[in-house]
Amino acid sequence: MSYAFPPGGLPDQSQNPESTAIFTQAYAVIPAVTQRDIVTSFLPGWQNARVWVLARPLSGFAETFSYYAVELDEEGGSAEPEPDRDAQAVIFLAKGQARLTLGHDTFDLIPGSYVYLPPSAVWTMYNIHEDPCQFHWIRKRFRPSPGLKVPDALITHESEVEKASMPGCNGTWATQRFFDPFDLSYDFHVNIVNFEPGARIPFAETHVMEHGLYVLQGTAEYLLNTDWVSVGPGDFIWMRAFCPQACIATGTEPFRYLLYKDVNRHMPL
Ligand code: UGY
Ligand code: MN
Repeated sequence: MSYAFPPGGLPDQSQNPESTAIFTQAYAVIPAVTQRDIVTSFLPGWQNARVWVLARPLSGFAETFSYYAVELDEEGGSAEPEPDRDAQAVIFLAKGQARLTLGHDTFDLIPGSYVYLPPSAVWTMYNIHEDPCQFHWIRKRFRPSPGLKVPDALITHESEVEKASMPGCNGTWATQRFFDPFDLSYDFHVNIVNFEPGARIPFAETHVMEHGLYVLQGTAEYLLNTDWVSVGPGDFIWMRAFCPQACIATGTEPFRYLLYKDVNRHMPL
């Protein structure tokens, strides 16, 4: 199994810079082809590391999360990775290997490893190989709610999580749910959504939840608001609340994406 990640580099001078990137009031598409070296940033507290910030809370747009794609060079990592005590996170490792410490425990992460870090978790993370380590890091401020506990940390691998078929789809559209969907202590989900070629979201979902969506594998035609957009590996889609959305998987391989969604809380008034 391989998982797409920003390609970096810089196209040569013969390239036509006409872009497939889109930014509208309802959604944004940040294609893999635009995720190059010169749009990265460094992060305080991290060494030998660079980050593509693909989403961040933006007034008048999606407001609940940030989405980082992080690359660690040899010996890259952090002993103080998260400056915000209210931040919780999901980490999904795409390439390479990393060592995570959480409290007194140590875990070796490989491609497909999935980690949930609750707010105030004490953790460190380092590349333990000479090749780069690449991971997705989705951060959200935890919203406590009376009677609900703070979720426990979770460390798993996507191969450990069943693909649950959507109703009536016979497995052609299936979701890997890493958190118990009936446990309201979670205020967000990050799932992997899977489509066989030709499978689809058969109506234009229009919901209050925001999405960050990173295509891990395969291709599709994606409906965003009133536009059909072709997407493929490494493309990032960012959806504001109520952006109508649907898709039809194209090509010959499964279409898979990592999907952030805020859930399980009253609306602040
Ligand atoms: O759960 C969801 O909102 C999901 N079906 N949306 C999506 O894949 N765009
Ligand atoms: Mn949706």
